[in-house]
Formats: sequence, structure tokens, C-alpha cells
Amino acid sequence: ATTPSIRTTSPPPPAGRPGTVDVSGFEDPRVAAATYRAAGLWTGRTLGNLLRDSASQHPNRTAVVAGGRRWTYAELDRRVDAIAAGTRSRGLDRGERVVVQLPSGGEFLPVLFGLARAGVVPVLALPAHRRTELTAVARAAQAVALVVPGVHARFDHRPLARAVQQDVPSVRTVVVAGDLAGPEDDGRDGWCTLSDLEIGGRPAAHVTGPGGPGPEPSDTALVLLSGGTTGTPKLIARTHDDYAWNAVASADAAGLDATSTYLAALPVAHNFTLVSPGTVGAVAVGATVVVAPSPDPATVFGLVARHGVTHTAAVPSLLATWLDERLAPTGPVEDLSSLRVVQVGGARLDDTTAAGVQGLLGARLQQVFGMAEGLNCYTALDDPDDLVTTTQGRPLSEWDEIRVVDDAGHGVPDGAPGHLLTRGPATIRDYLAAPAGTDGFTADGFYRTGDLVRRLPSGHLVVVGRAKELVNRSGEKISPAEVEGHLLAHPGITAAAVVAVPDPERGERTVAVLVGGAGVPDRRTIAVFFAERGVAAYKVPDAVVRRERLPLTAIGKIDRAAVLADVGSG
Ligand code: OOB
Repeated sequence: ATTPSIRTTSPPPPAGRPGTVDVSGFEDPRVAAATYRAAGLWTGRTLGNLLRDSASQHPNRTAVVAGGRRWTYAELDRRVDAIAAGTRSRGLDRGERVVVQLPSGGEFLPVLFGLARAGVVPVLALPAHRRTELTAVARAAQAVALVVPGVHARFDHRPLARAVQQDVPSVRTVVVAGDLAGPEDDGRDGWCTLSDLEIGGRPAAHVTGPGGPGPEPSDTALVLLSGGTTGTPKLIARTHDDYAWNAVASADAAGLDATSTYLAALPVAHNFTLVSPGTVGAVAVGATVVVAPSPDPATVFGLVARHGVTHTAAVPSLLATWLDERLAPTGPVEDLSSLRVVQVGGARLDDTTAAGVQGLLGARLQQVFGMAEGLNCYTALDDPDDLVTTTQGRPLSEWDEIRVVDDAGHGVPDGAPGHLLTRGPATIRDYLAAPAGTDGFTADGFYRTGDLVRRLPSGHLVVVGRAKELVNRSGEKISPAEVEGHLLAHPGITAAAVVAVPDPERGERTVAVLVGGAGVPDRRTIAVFFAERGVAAYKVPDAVVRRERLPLTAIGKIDRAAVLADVGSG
């Protein structure tokens, strides 16, 4: 392939910060990529290299603390080598996809980096996902393997993995981070434990041998799931180049360096916890990662005090529980003096909670407005307090282009609300395996975020709302269309509308308005029905309301504004 030339003369005004960088020709992703490389953003390092470099610079520094165990960088690097070799020797090839469903614990990072080092692509599912979600993800990704815990949170993931393997014929291997269920799994084609993989034992029938070329920086490093608006999962393929840049630049924005300790309080598979700067950013700079088994204040504060945590991240609803515990302690009052930066993002943080962080936690607040599709915005650690408490920050770099447009796609002036479109060094140009009709991008490659923002003259963005149909429940994104689909499968329901209503604790919660007469099930029955269908429990509506009919618009669609007006307060 020829490298496209980069035009440097008479640049048109860039869409990001006017006059700072030349983005002409960037509608062609190859031109943009060549420029990100030339500008030194994309450095050609893979995720495996990030770890290798930190291991050679700080071999004896603690890399990961989890579940009462700790690994130095040298140990983590060796473990990752072993998993990479085991992955290859079991016949998983470069570019093939593996669905990883691991909870917060000591296995997640070794597996993530091990697969990435082998060039095998982890697809990050949530521990809460059940047969419906995992099957859909494995199918869309054409996954060849699954990595699951044994029993986690009193749920046995092995029968679930077996069911997904039945549903999706491309899945030929299951790796259990724990014990195999019993003799019936032992001889099962392709099944092994993570320890088997690490010691390279039990070669499968389809061994192709270890080695082979490692991943290229432009290869997909990992696949994230979109907090999408449809029932079908949208897969987000992030490259080594873009993810490594996202991690390193974010570490810089958060003041995270080799002397820092990052606490992963939110679930480890979420993009915020991974790369903003998260665990991948921490590994990139040689910081220590502490993995919290639970985000509750007692666990988090105990870990902060014990390990001298300097940085952590929360969604607004979680932050509120931390602040409450400091205001009115229900347990021992821990020494949090090591804490320097508390990042908050995933959903809109209210100004009052924001203003409480410094006083109650003794740390600088950093607001983070990010998305798995790529863009990360941060308030700067030295921004004036009013910007830190009232805005969601500025894009990570001058190469992150921001457009704020009206419904017709015309730019709006600074200060006016509009739709946020973005293009940049971390932002994807398309989904992998997007359902037909997905209209997520403009012709010149801008991602339509679905968020409504105001841009201040300083470049800071304020998130003022959302145009996409999505419920943001404690930062967890739920698609009303998907939940409605599951509800309509119940014989007692003839029509259903799911809307987001404000919730003091979670930010938003789901209310389902159901039609179907006497047969309409209650919430508990729906919870059982969803579990039987293999749907994640967090999708069960928080409240159920019965009505004779749903309000319709003139052309016969569900009138969501009217539904919301009906049930909006409860
Ligand atoms: C993060 O990623 P996703 O993919 O789960 O969700 C992205 C969406 C955004 O489009 C926006 O609607 C919302 O979550 N969001 C926020 C926000 N941060 C994310 N809305 C208001 N204020 C914020 N600070 O949620 C994510 C990824 C990386 C870092 C942080 C969050």
C-alpha cells in the first residue's frame, strides 16, 4: 500500500481548535493515520510492547495487586508471555476473536495482555451478560473461543459457556479461569483451564504451534461493546496504535506516572477503567494497578489506605456513595491522604457532588467524558475550579476534531447546544459488524456521538443531554429497544415502551409501560422471564406500569415524550 501524501499548504480551518492543526484530507482514514504517525501520536507500539517496556524499566515494581496477591512487572510480563504462547499453541491464530468474560480480579490483565501479545483479539463482555448477550456477541465477532470464570458471584459460568458454544459453532475452545466443572468438561473438545494455558499443557488436536508473527500496530488490539441503542451489539475494534496512544496521553492528562498507584474500582472490562488512563495507561507508564473486588466505600477506602492509592475512577452514582461515607461514616475512617486524583465520568456529574470531592476525599476532581468509540475529554488538573466542577473537559489532543451541529448538520456557535460529532486519533471510523442501517458516522468520517453538548470558548464541553434513545443507569448503558423486544416476547404483553426517568441515586432508571390487560406480568415475573431467556439482570425494568394503550404519534409510532410525561416522575 502506498502512503498517502500529507498536504501541508493552505489548510482549511480545522473542525477542532481552529488554526492549530491541519486536518485536510482526513476524510480518508489513511491520510489521518499517516498524520497521527508523523505527528508522533501513533508510535507503533503494541499493547504487548507497552508492558514489555515497563517490565524492562521497572522489573521489580509491583504491577498488579488483586485478591491478596501481587505480581511485579517482571512476573506479569512472564505470565503474559506464557498465556500468549499457550494461546498460540492451542491453535488460536492472529486476528481471531476470543470473547473474554472475566470479573475484576487477578486474571483479567494477564489474559487481556496475553491475548493481545499473541495477536489474538479479546472481545470484552460483561460478567452480567447471559446466554442472549454472549451468544449475540460471539456470533457477531465470529469468536473462536471464550474465556470465562468458573463460579463468580454465585453464578456458574461453565454451563453458560457450554450453551454459547452450542449456539455458535465457530467457538471451538473454552478457557476457564478456575476449575473445570467436572469429568464431563475434562475431555470436552478444546476446554482447558487458564493454568493449563499458562503452562502450555494439554495441547489440543488443532495445534498449529507457537510463534508466528506478532500483531502489527495497526491490527485490532481489542474489541469493545458499544453502549448501543439497538438490540444487536455493535462491536468497536480498537487498534494497538490508537489504544496505546489513548492510554499514554490519558496517563499524562491524569498525572499518572511510574510513582502512581491506580485503583480499578469500576468493572475492569469497561473502557473507562481500561484506558482513561485506567489499567492499560497504568501499565504503559509503569504504575501499580490495584484491582478492587467491589466498588463499595469500605472496600475502596481500605485499599486506598493499604496500598497508597493515588488515582481512581468512579461513575457519579458511585462517587456519591463514597462522599456519603465520608460525610457520615458507617465504618472505620480510613486514611485517604495518598489520594491525588479522583476521576468521574460515564454519566453527567452534578455540580454539587462535583464540588464535594476535594473537601471530602482530599483529592483533585477530574471529569472524564468518554466513549468506547474513542473520544476522551478531561478537565485539566490545573483548570480553575469552576471549569472542573461544571464542565466535562476538553478533548485529549488538538487532533481530536469536534463539531457541534444543529439538527440539519450546520455548526452552531460556541455556547449553543448541538449534536456532538467527532473524529480523531482514538475514534473509530466504523463499527465492526454493525447491524444494517446503522448510521453512526458522517460521510467524512465523524462519529455521531448522540450526545448534546455546548462548547465553551475555552474548548471545554458541557454535556447537556442526549439525542440517542438510551438509558444511562449509573453509567451502564441500556437500550430501550432491546428491552422492549424482550418484553414483547412475553405472552402477556401486547405493547411495551421503556423510558429513562430521573433517579436520585442512579442518575436514571428504566420504567416499562406495558399493555396487555390482566395478563401483564409484574416486575418480579419479568425478572424470572428475563433470566429464563438468558438476559442480563440489569436490563430488567426498574419499575413496571400497566396502561390500556400506549400514546402514539400522528404516524403511529410510540410517542415517547408522552410516555415520559405520563410516568416521568415514577
Ligand atoms: C463511557 O463509555 P461508554 O461507551 O459506556 O458510554 C459513552 C456515553 C457517551 O456517549 C455519553 O452519552 C455518556 O456515555 N457519558 C457521559 C460522560 N461520560 C460518558 N455523559 C455525561 N458526562 C460524562 N462525563 O461511558 C466512558 C468511556 C471512557 C471514559 C469515561 C466514560
